[in-house]
Formats: sequence, structure tokens, C-alpha cells
Amino acid sequence: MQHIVPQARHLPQLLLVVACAIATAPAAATLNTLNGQAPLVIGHRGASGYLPEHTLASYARAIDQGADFIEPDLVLTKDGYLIARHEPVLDGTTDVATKFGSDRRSTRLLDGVSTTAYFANDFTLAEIKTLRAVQPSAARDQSFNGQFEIPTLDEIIALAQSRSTAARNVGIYPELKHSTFFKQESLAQGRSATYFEDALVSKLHAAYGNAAGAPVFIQSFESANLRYLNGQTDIRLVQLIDANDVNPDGSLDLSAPYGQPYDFTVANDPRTFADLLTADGLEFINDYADGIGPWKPYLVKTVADGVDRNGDGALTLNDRRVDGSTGVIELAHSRGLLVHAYTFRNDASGYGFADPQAEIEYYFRAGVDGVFTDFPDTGVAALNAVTAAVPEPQTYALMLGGLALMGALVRRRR
Ligand SMILES: [Ca+2]
Ligand SMILES: [Ca+2]
Repeated sequence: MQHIVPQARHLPQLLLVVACAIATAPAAATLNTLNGQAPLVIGHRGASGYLPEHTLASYARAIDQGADFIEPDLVLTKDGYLIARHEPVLDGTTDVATKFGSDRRSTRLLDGVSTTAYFANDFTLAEIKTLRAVQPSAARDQSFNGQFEIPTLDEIIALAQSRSTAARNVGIYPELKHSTFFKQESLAQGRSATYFEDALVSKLHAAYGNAAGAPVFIQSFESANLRYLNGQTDIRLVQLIDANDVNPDGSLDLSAPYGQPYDFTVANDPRTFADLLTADGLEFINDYADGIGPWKPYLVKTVADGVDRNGDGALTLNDRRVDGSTGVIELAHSRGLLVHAYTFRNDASGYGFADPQAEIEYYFRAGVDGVFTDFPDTGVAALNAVTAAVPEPQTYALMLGGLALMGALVRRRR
């Protein structure tokens, strides 16, 4: 007769198996995120390492690869539509120069820098829809150039919602680009000073409702626009934190225009982005935002100490010595702020890491709540590697159940 329950004579072996399983099980709850949940993989400009950035194809690829959020950068057209481009400047990421004459270029001050270019805000949406995206990085795949339109926010929301299921929400993480610039442009066109922000909130509330639980984060490098939005919406807000460069000793280079929010520059507020990551700065942010989005060298200190760590005969940023957390993640978490770090790329410097997946795993273990990456598949692989080390609660339940069964059989034997 076959026994479903183990026979008593097998007890010593079974007890040994259970004991070994428990002894080899990794330590529980090693995630150091704010809320203990798995960190987010944010598809930066979509899966922009693979396809031209800020196209529906790029966002769809990010979703295919398992990204939790897709990240559109937003700018305004002349006729007031929100479209996805990293900059109001169209030159680098579209074929605009092949379709419109140079008479359509203009010179404007963009965050204090005189810039001559094709500006999105000089073109109607109908004109922009005649453009096609191109891959701005010469080192990346150019074979998709000319295939994809410039998407509107409406189209991006429709994509994210159509790809969401009961089991998986695909969120959007829109960035307001250059709010001070668009404030001036809107006023010049007879619109309200907050037309840009109001247009975004109106679209988001229509699509998701006015709810902190919406699968949406609004992000900006500026601060005044986020403080304004805090009074307009319950949707979560993230203060981005920039710098110009990282110094050999690991400190940040805060040269203009990347050293402080541009609205601070206009308002003669002397605080730098680094100041915003002190205890006082994080208290300030905590008054209006739900999280911070710092450039990654703010979170993990790396030092250029002249050692060729990967032995390839060249000294690169990847060789920098990794000195661990700067304390910013811990300080932000102590204030209840999420930390989403940018940008992780397979084909660019890892600042102390030659292996891009190992770099993301390091940041996940350090406790970041999300990463912006051009290669969402690498982010998902890193997430799987880190969370695989944390046993599921069911595993423990099975182990405890097994032990209880053993105990009962031992008692019956007596
Ligand atoms: Ca962005
Ligand atoms: Ca090297």
C-alpha cells in the first residue's frame, strides 16, 4: 500500500532534509526599500537602448520587457498639445531638418542658454505628426530611423492602459521638461502661466482620477512647478536631482545650468541640488513631493583612485572604487520619501561597475525604490536576481507545515 504521509522509518532522513532546507534558505526580508516592496523598473524614454526614444514602439518594447512604468518626457506644441520629446528642441531626435527649412528654426534662451534650433513650440501637432523619430546616439541601432511618429500624451496613456491587466498595471512616469521655459512661452502666446502643468493634470485626472494610488508619478528637475501641482492633484510627485558631473573624489560638480532647479536660478534662491539632499533639503521636498529622483552618484559614492579594476589596460569611469551608500537613501527613507535613481545603461559608464546588471543589483540592495533604465530587460533581470534571494512567505509556510507533520508523527511513534 502506498502511503501519502511519510512512514515513520523515514523520519530521520526527512527531518534532515527539512533541516537542510531551512539552513540553506537565504535570510528573509533583505529588501531595503521604503516600504519593503520590490523596487520599480522604469523604462527610461521607453526601451531607448533598443529603439528611438519616446516613440510608442519604444514604450511598447519596455512593457514587453517587463517595465513597471514607462517614462515620457513632455513638451508643448505651438497649438498647446503635450507630446513626448526629451527637449523642446526637435533637431537631435527627429528628421525635422529634412522636412522643414531652416527658416523654421529660432533662437531662444533655454534655461539661460542661448539655443538655435527647431523648437517643438513653433510647430503645430499636425506638423509634428509629419516627423519621424531618429536614434540620437550614433552608438545605438540606427535601423529604425524614420519609422515612428512622435506620440502625444493621449496616445501614451492609451498604450499603458491597453497593456494593463488585473495582474499587472503599466504605469506612466511623465516628466515636465523646462517648466520655466514653457511658462514664458505660454504667457507670450496669451495662455496662463501654468498652462503646461494644468494641461498635464487635466489629462491625468481624466485618465486615472485624482488619486495618490493612480499608477502615475509626475517628475521634474524644477521645484516651483511641483509645489504648484501639490495643490492641484493627489497624484504622486517626484523631485528630480541633477548635477553637471561627478568629481574624482566622488563629490558632485554643480556647474550651471545643472547645479540647481532653474526656477531657483530665476528666483535668486541659492540652494543647489546637493543642498536639497541634506536633512533640511529633504524636509523641504517632503512638504510637496512623495519621492526624489537623484542622479545615481548622489546615492553611491565612487572614487577615481587610478586602479584598473577590470584589467583592460584602460582607466575608465567603470574602474572607480565603490565606497558604498552616501547616506542619502537612508536619510530620504527616514523622511518617508521614495528614491528612484537614474540612469542605468548597458552601453554607458557604470561609475564603478563594468557589469550593468550588477550595478542595478547593487543599487537595489542599497535600498532604492526604483531605477530609470534605457534597458528595462536588464533592470528586470537585476530585480529577479535580488528578489530570488528573498524566499516567498509560502516557502516558510511549507517548511513549518513539514516540521509540524514530522512532530506529529514523532509523537505518534512514542
Ligand atoms: Ca526624463
Ligand atoms: Ca579598466
